[in-house]
Amino acid sequence: MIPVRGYEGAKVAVLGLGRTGVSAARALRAGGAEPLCWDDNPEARARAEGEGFTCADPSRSGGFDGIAALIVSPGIPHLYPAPNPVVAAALAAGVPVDNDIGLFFRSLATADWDALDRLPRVVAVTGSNGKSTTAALIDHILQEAGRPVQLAGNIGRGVLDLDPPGEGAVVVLELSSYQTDLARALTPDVAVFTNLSPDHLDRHGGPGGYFAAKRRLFAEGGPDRAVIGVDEVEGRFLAGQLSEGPSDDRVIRISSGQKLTGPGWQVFARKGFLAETRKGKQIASIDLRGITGLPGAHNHQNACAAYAACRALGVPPRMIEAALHSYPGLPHRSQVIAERNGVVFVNDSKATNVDSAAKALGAFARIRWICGGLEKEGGLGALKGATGAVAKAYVIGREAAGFAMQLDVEAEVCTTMAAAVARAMEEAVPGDTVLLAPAAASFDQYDNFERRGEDFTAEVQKRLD
Ligand code: UMA
Ligand code: ADP
Repeated sequence: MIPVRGYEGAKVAVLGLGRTGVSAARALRAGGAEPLCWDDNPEARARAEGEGFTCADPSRSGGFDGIAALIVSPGIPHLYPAPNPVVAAALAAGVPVDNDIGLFFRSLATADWDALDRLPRVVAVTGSNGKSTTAALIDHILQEAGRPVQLAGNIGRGVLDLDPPGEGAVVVLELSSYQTDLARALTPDVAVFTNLSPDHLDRHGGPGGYFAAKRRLFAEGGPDRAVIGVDEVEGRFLAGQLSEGPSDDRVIRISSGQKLTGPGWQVFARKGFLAETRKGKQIASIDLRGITGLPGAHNHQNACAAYAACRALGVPPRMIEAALHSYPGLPHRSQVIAERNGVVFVNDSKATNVDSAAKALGAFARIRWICGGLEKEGGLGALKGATGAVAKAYVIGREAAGFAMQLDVEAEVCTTMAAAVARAMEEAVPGDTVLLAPAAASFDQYDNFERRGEDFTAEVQKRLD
């Protein structure tokens, strides 16, 4: 745990008592602050009280008297579509609103740092898609390179749960737009922006607010190196804004598909080959085609981002290449779960938005596509043109019929995962990929995307056994 500094003896309110809130409350207490906890769910409050925390609703009259700050969990709206009443009360009382990421950056250095020859470095990864894969890949490469490394953030571990990093250690953080939007301190050494496509628009008041939230990591953070995906206009804008000119190598531009040229530092993947160029010269080239843990152009973008971040930390190209080959992949992201009679089964349950599903559809040759769920704001229009490899769609979700009607491929309304898997397996022929890439959130039928991916895997296994 990283004890929180700067609030010794002060009362700090903590809103939300899931992974983030509980870890923040513990770290505040360890740093000598007095956390006052709240969660709209009584069961979460009871769990916190079981750990000895005091719970009180700070939105009651006078609830913010004597409170130094409010720490808010990422799943709780702080601005759009409307602030949670506790956040609204803090704003009205003029109490600073922060999150665990802000506390982390504020508290990272310890007294021991005076004795270190090589200070710890923090790599923070944001973007619409590919954050978890890129962050996990950086973590894997650094492990293989023998560097002490820890991984946390949106990937599932509260950042204050990390151990204080020591000599030469690296902390890799995956940061969502919810997290970068609110943090009052954001000072990574290396910051990565993978790409941008619409997601979570309700929480950011639209696409401009969504980009602005991610951009804070670079604008407020002032990282020594910024790794920026330039395949969309927002990335090109950000890279241009952060650099003094084309040869400024504090910005490493990355692309999947475009050959990047120029006097600066760039890493790109084309036709399955990754290339690093700097000062107009090619430094390294890697054949990505046989790397099973990173299929498809979208994963080649993630490989470029992770490669660039690790190069910024001084890891040699050949060491990175070896580590790309041994990367095991993450569950629910382009995960091959079975292969039988020439049919491959792939779980990409994390494809919760239209862009990520479109990218998954581009990674396989002939697809029996299981899709559907809770549709996101913005509709399914962006899937048009991405479904060329789809032999047929099998649609799940409570609104499966409405979802199916919007697709430009033959679609069967299956509603349940069991029916969709059964029908896809009946119709699959050798060479097909049965792919779960829903292009929708899971919450209409599941607690989260992990449960949905596990259900898909169980339904497939049941029929193969
Ligand atoms: N709560 C309230 N009032 C509300 C809403 C929620 O009190 O109006 C309470 C709930 O009762 C619950 C707690 O808040 O007890 C949950 O807080 P949370 O939703 O922030 O969840 P955490 O467990 O703290 O998990 C969060 C991230 N969740 C979200 O951003 C929604 C996790 O990312 C992250 O791994 C974790 O912190 C550790 O950093 C998950 C996620 O879905 C994977 N992220 C989104 C995504 O990837 O698309 C952004
Ligand atoms: P995030 O953490 O940003 O949600 P993940 O690495 O978990 O990203 O991948 C989520 C989904 O997005 C994957 O299941 C895959 O379908 C898709 N994906 C992964 N990398 C990319 C990328 N670079 N660009 C677009 N889609 C991607």
